[in-house]
Amino acid sequence: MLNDILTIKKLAQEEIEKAEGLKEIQELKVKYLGKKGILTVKLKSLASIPQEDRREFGRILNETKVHIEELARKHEEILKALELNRILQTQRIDVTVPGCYMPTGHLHPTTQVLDEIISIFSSLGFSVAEGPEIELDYYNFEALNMPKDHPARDMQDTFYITDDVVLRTHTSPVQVRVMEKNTPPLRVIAPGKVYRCDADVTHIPMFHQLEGFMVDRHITMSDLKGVLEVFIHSVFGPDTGLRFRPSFFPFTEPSAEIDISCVICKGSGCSVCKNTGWLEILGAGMINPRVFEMAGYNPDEYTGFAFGMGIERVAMLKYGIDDIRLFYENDKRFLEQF
Ligand code: 2U9
Repeated sequence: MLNDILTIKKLAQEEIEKAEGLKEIQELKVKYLGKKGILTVKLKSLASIPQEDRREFGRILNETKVHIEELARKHEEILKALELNRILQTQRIDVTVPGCYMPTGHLHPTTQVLDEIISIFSSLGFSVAEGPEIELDYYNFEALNMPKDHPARDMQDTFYITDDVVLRTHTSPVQVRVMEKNTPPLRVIAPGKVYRCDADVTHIPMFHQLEGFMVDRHITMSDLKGVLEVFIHSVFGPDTGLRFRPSFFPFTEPSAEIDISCVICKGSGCSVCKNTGWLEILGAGMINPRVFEMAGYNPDEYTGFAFGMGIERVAMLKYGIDDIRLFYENDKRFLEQF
């Protein structure tokens, strides 16, 4: 019996010391100390040996068990430390390596300029209204003093869906709808997509407009000038010159086109402003009394101003872009500059 125990102890010792992995140690623990392990079986066999030897062999067997357990635990610790060391060597993280650049997108320049303009008018107390892009002929033309035979309804400019339905050519119908549902005082801007059958370096079939109007008692052209001056100076800088030229729109009377001093030559004359020193930026005027009548407002009681601008045009002037088509070609070399 004693020889058996010593042989088991020696074998277990050798095997544990040779073990190269935690799995092997686990298997050796089962082999020697498990329920059906060599030492456990030996302990059970104590019952069959003479009473006088049982106590002594029991003690030796228990000591051997504790010894093997301890050996296994120590070797396990060594293997764990080796494994940790291996991981630290092979998977070392160099925290000083520069991070990977994750390219992020940004808002389209048209959206950036639109947001900027909206925020300027919001600060002046204007609220934002939206409406349908597929619009009734009535709201797009009729209610804005452009009756059936008006040249602005030309098929060349307007995308007709049916005789009575068009893709809106401006955002003015939004304001007509606002007037129908509200009574003055009103201070509203209407940004959005508009559609015109046109395409060259300064025109595209879909572009963005922002129109605005203010309606109340005693609104005058001075109010219009004050609001537009704040707007222009916010977008182009406080030294930007501003001039009103007489013009004509069916929905405003009197009407004006507004120029700013050339953003390139500051007014001295260059190829961008065609040596005039001025660049056209928006249109405006006092709302035509006929438009008020059509909306059910008394033109003797209320007056108002309105203005409209192309957002891409404002962006082109702000950033010196000479071809409107660049906005919609999705060329990242262009877009990344903004
Ligand atoms: C209502 C009454 C009047 C909106 C206005 C303009 C002048 C104008 C153009 C600028 C460049 C359109 O994008 S563009 O081609 N717009 O010149 N728009 S006044 O007048 C209104 C709007 C709504 C009820």
